[in-house]
Order: sequence, then structure tokens, then C-alpha cells
Amino acid sequence: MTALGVSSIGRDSQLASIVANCERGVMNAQIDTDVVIVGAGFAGLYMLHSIRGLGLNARVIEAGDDVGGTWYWNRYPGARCDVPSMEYSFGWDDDLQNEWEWTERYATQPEILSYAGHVADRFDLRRDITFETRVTASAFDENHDTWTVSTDRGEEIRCRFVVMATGCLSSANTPDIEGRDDFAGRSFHTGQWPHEDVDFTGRRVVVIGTGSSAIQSIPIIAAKAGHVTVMQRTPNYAIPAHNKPLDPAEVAEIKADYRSWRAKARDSTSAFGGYRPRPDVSAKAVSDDERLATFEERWEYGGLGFGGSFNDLMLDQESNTLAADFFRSKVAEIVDDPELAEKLSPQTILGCKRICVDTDYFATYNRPNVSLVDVAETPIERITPTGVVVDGVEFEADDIVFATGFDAMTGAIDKVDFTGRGGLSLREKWSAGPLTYLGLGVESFPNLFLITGPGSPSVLTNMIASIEQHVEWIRDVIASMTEQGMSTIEAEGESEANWVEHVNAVAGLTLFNDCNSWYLGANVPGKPRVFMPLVGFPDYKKKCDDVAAAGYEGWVLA
Ligand code: NA7
Repeated sequence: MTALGVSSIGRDSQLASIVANCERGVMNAQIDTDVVIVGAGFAGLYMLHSIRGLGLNARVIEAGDDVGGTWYWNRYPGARCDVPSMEYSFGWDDDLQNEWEWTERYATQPEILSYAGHVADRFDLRRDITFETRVTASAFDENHDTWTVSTDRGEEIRCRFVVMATGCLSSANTPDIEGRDDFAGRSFHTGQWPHEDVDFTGRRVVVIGTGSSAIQSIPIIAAKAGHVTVMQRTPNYAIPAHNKPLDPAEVAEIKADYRSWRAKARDSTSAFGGYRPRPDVSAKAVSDDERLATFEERWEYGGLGFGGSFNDLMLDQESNTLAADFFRSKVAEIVDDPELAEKLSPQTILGCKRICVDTDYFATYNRPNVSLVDVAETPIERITPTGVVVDGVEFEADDIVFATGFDAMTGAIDKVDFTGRGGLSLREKWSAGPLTYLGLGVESFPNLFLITGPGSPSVLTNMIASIEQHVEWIRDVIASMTEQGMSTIEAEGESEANWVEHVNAVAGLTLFNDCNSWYLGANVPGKPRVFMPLVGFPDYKKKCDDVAAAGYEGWVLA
């Protein structure tokens, strides 16, 4: 546990603060629970366990009817994590990590969901989770330094702290295409997939989108469907997963020293893959043969590590082009029809959107029952009861799959009507883009914490690593405040402004601003274009640790 710096808050001032709080009635305020946690995905589960560990109470409010978050909602065919399963799992409990057996290199959605259920059962978490309930609003009471959280079931819960554990990709984005509701067939969003199996046998399916969800699901849908028409706005980079059953000997080796294996991962930019560090050399600094051999080796190994073939792919346009050219040559090798291969080849910066990890995606276009429609130049015109119209041509469909992504990073937070000090609305405050300090807190919204919020590395990392780091930081500050009788913590305006500038400045050193990604909010019409995550996990973690060690520098504690 990190103690508050004695230098910043001496004994006398602590006492004075406690007395002042008592006088204002803070200590006497009736609360229903110490902490309300919104969301029962991995962040919510670990946060609840951690709060309990402090001897405090917490209540989790979850919209679904079970735990799992992202893995509860995204049940589309082929859904899998793009981070290897040995890493995409909690590392804070030795027994948990040693006893759980993953079966494949990349875990499927059902396997990850059952892991989440196992964590909930093992730590007896369900008894503090209220399912099938949404938080609709949350208002800060300045007289008592408490939050009043409202739910769609009409309940009002008064608490000291609110922790948003709502995930970064949880607010589905379904484009507002004319006639969408008139479609007479079945329609699905990959992020809100039905719980029961969906049978596509013999059906005409239109898939809208070519992001990760489409890339994972199209090969599986195409294997059964009568015909699949893919509507592509922007082609994407997808590296083969080369998924396979885990080798028991390899697993035993990792588990023999799981902690230091994970620690190595935490020292890498994306907080995973630390066992295969990227070479500290520019793609331009090696011979053509060496470069080709490196790309080949990374392609054969598979997965997101391709983006770490050299140290400057996201920093230098020319180096990036070398990697992108290699990628395009692979698409040309796989796809039989050269014209189609060309259409499927991205011309954008490799890695500017999160690289996808696929199984047979490009090869699926060699099937006679799969066709591609370019909707970049001529966007989807409308949806009719019987199909989707592009450029005056109707593509008839029995089913439409919207693989159209999410209102990322801010979508789920924006759905809650937050009111902070002086009646300030969070939506209003964020109208030109999210403002946070460290991605953890917001000025004028005391005692509100965001797990993997905008301004933190979050989606650029192994999410589980980022979740653990945030939960532990929040746990420690709540512990210190409780010990010392502090009632509020709030980001300072200046530190928030400087942090937002820092996040932008770091992104400005990279090529991340060069395409229309959901990192920038560019996929949602009208969303301000701001690069939301921070590049670089190790420096960020060090910053958070330093801030805590310096008595929570940049925060106001009262
Ligand atoms: P993504 O990656 O946001 O992909 C959504 C796709 O849907 C993408 O190809 C979009 O094209 C496309 N899209 C969105 N709106 C439209 C409209 N109106 N017309 C045509 N096409 C559209 O979401 P995913 O669910 O696939 O993946 C999200 C993350 O989950 C992924 O990065 C992994 O980390 C896991 P665009 O590229 O915007 O031109």
C-alpha cells in the first residue's frame, strides 16, 4: 500500500481536515456502500476484490446478466482475443494463475467468459454484483462529499467513490443508415450478439465493416452461408494468428516463473509480448535481405508482434511503408484474383488502426460464395426490407451483420449523466474531447475514477495489464485516504491540462494521427477528433507510481 506523502500532508493538517469534515457532516453522511463500481468485466471484478481487501464495501452494477464485460457481449462467430491467453489473464493471485489451464494460444470468447466466471466464483464476487441494471446518472453532493448513483431500476445509491469499469469498447456503434429498421431479415451487431447459436447455413449474409470483428467472423460465416457480401469502407491489416493448442511443456515453463515472465511483459510498450522484444533497430538501417527475413519470421510467428518487427514502424513513414509493402505482397500471394487482392490491400499506415489477427481471412475471398463491395467511394445508400443498396444496386440479404465497431473509450462513460462540482456535466466538459489527469480522474469530479480511461495506455496495451495497474493504483489511494481520514481526491485543473497536452504531444511523435481510427474517435460521426490513448505503458506506469510516491502530486486531497 502506498502511504500519502507526509511532506504534503502533515499530521496537524490531517487532523484539521478530519475536524473540518466532521463539522461539514462528511463523516456522518449516510452512505449505502463505500464504492460503486460500474461494470463487471475484468476491471470491475478485480476492483471489487481489491476494495473488499481493504475492509470496505463495494457494489457492482452490471447491465448484463452475468460477469465478463466485453466477453459477455461479443459472442460473434470466431470471437477470440488477439493477446495470447497466457498473458490475457490475471497475474495478481498465484494460485489462480497456476491452476487455470488455457487450451489454445489465443483463447476463444467462450473460454475467456468461463475464466471470468471462474474468477467471480473463486473470489465469491457475485454476491456484491447487481445484474441487469444500468447506471443512468451520478451526481456529486458537495455538502457531504458523496456520490448519488441512479440506476434504470429507480434505485439511488449513495457512496464515497464511483469507479467506472465500463471498458473501452462497450458502446456499440451502429451506423444510422436510412431504412435500417425496415430490414425484414435478421440483423446483428457483433458487439451485441445473441446468446444462442446463430445458424447461417445457406443464407445470404451482408457483413458491414472490415475491422477485427468482421475479420474474425467472416471466414466462419462464409463456411456455412449461401453467400457473403462484405461491404468494405477501409481495408485492414491482419496478421495470421497461427493459433494452435498450447504446448504443455511451454505452459509449464512459463508457470514455473509466471511472475517474472509477466514482469517482462509489463516492461514492453504494449505490456505484452515482452518475451519477444522488438529489435532496437530501424527498418531502414538493415539490408533488404535482413529486413525481409525479419518480416517473414514475424509473419510466420504470427500475431500483433508483427508491428514490433523494428523499432520505428510507428515513428517513421518510410519504415512503415516497408512493412506495409511486405504485408501487401502477402495479400497478393494469398488472394487469387489480383484485382480483389488490390482492393483488400490497405494503403494506410500499418498499425495506425489496431492491427487485426486473423485465421484464413484473406483466403476466404477465394471462395466462390464471398464477394467484396467497396463502400468507400459510394457509401451504403440505404437498407431496404430485402437488402442493402450501394450505388443504386441492391444486394439482397437474409441477414445483415453490423461489424461496425464501437463508440470507443468515451462511449460508455458518456452514457452516464455525470454531474460534478457546481452542477458541471461531464458530457459538457468533454464536449471537445475527453479531459483527464492520467486517464484516472477528472477535475470537478472528485472521487470518480476511470479504469483504463482516455489519457491512459489502455487500448494500446494488453488490457488486463492496464486494468491491474489502474485497479491497484485506485485501491492504494482509497486505502491511504481512508487511513488518513481524507474525504476527497480530485485532479487539479493544471495537471489535467498538462496531461492532455502530454498525451497529444506523445501521439504527435508517432504516425497514429495519420488515419481515421477509433483511437481518434473518427469512426463515430460528430465525435471530436482527439487521440485518446497514451502511447507507452512502462513510462506511464512509472509516472503513476511517482505521482503516488510524491503524495499524489497533481491531485487535490481534502
Ligand atoms: P472496428 O475496428 O472499429 O471496425 C469497424 C468496421 O466497420 C470498420 O471497418 C469501419 O470502417 C466499418 N464501418 C463503420 N461504420 C461504417 C459505415 N457506416 N459504413 C461502412 N463501414 C462502416 O470494430 P471491430 O468491432 O471490428 O473491432 C474493434 C476492436 O475490437 C479491434 O480494434 C480489436 O481491438 C478488438 P472504417 O475503418 O471506419 O472505414
